[in-house]
Amino acid sequence: MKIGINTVTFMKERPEKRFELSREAGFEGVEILAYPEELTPEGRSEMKTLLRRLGLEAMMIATGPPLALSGGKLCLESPDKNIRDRTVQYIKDCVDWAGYFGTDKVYVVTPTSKGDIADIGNALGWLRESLAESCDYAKSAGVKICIEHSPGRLVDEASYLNKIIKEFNIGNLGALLDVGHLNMTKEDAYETVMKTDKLYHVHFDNNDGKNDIHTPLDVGTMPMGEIARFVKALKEKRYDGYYSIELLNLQDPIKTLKENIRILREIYEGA
Ligand SMILES: [Mn+2]
Repeated sequence: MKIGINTVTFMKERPEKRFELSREAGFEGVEILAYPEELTPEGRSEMKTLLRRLGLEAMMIATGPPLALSGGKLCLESPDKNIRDRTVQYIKDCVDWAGYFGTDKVYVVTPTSKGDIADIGNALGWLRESLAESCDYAKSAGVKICIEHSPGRLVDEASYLNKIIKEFNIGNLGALLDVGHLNMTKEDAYETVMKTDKLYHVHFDNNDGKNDIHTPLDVGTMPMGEIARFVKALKEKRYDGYYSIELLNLQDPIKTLKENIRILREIYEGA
């Protein structure tokens, strides 16, 4: 089992600092935040050299925070064709960056609040069109794209995520399951993993059941037993990807992350 980190934990730091802190906390792999202004040719080169020096693997290009925080400027399901085209181009850039860093995965989210969508059918049509083009480009580079379910957004429940992945029927499109998000949508962690046919990646975090606050694994309303059931299902499914920890707003990040790596290993060994 390999344990990685979504470097969104260190969002406010420079990319180099994010990697150094991730190494210090004891992770083997990192999700690279896909901020175009950071991933310039020079920026990429420095980041790649540093990753090699630290012995860290790039396991994912993460567009979650850039898409969610773009204020509608980047959105695969936007009614505005210009925005969709710009976002598809951005995802294609992410595919190139994935190749550069030697990972075969990019993850995306659907940032639009479900309540703001006038016609869900239209939004899904646009999402499919954008993903088909992005995935077609990714396919030629040997890269897979995964969608993460986000409570309150267009793709909210994991069961809905699995439904649209089946309906879209795109070869290199799969799922990213976030166990904390399952706690908010009240979906069973074990059953969800078992019912996910194309599972590409997983995130670990906890919360209060109402807000997506990404607290440490032992802080929140989701019992550790439920996280253990999630892990048990991953083992039964022979999931062989990274176990990625995704925490926010930590007071003492290194200490807390080390503690969470220990907790996750303990859960894994007991599951
Ligand atoms: Mn997540």
